[in-house]
Amino acid sequence: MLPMEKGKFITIDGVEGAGKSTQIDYIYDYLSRSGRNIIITREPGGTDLGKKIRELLLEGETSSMHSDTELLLMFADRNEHINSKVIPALERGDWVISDRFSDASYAYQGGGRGLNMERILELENWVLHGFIPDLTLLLDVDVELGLQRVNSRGNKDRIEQETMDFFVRVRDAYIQRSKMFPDRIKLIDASKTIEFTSQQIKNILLDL
Ligand code: Z5A
Repeated sequence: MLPMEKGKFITIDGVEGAGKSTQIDYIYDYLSRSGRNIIITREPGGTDLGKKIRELLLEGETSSMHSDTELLLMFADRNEHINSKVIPALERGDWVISDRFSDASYAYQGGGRGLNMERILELENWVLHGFIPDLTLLLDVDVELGLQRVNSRGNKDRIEQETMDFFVRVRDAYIQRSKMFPDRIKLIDASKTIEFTSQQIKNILLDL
């Protein structure tokens, strides 16, 4: 019998309102048509323990949190996520799509909070041991437009309450990373219609 082919790990990232959740539905439908088993997951909160970490991170009650604590909680969530869910699924041959992954730590905690990127890299090496996505879809949208799209949702979580400047720094850090890793991180114009974004994603998935 041929050895089981490992699955692919695809992550999707971007600022608020870029359309990640919307496009994940599209990706799921598109890839499922090929008969693959597709697992949709997210960070933070992709595991039972991760759901509790997500509450700590995003609920308004914990309004003050040291930036290092925020970063460590993101990586605690990630450690649990990859070890208990992502890697086992890939080894079974499933394809895994994660709504956010470690690029978000560089963008939000590095760019947004101003934490040293080298320290984030140390933590990443410690937790991931070189494990990286096969593909990252970076949905890029002007911060103001992204926030307009999500503003109708009402209650904002702890990070969503940040300033416009914070989100501009987040976006800049994402773009910077896409320039550092152009083979893995594909920058997608997410400012036009949902269909236009899906079409760009489809072209990239065809290459994969
Ligand atoms: N975070 C972090 O700081 N560090 C880390 O390491 C990680 C995460 C992993 C949780 O993220 C928070 O955790 C997040 C980053 C931080 N903080 N914030 N703020 P999340 O992914 O769970 O939540 P989110 O970023 O707030 O997701 P979102 O706001 O829901 O955005 P989205 O998924 O990209 O958008 P959407 O739900 O698909 O679309 C939003 C609306 O826009 C919806 O009504 C759509 O119908 C509409 N939409 C979507 N696309 C279009 C287009 N093309 N045109 C018009 N309207 C559109």
